[in-house]
Amino acid sequence: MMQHDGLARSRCTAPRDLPGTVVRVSLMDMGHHSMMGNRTRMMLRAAPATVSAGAVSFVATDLGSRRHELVVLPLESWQNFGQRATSPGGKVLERGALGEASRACGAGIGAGLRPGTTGWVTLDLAPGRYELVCNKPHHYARGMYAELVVS
Ligand SMILES: [Cu+2]
Repeated sequence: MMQHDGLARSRCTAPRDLPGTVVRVSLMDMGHHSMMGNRTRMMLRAAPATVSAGAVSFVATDLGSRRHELVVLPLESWQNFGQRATSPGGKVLERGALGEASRACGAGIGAGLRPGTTGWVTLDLAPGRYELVCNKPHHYARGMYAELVVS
């Protein structure tokens, strides 16, 4: 079998024995690489979208062509997902964040997932609504958010 060295090096998978319910998160971008970058559409998809309270392991994979990350934020009862204000730098406030998966091929916080890599984090979540976001500059406004309901 032929193997592409660059790809082989960047690939990694999460441990098989992560605790609790596993939520798989896909981080995607597509379209145009212009200097402005405004035409790039980005998405964050999570499955399942509803889990039971307790240990939840997030496995985030960067399926796009740039660095992404997963940050887990609480949603207040009055808040809808996708409607946070962004700073001039294109980021949302991470106040109250419960954790993140932003280490390529590892657990927890890092410099961001690289294309083709996976990161993971296990959190203990109480019942409620949460928002999964990518907080790389301007990614939230381009669509990188999803709701997670913990029942
Ligand atoms: Cu992103």
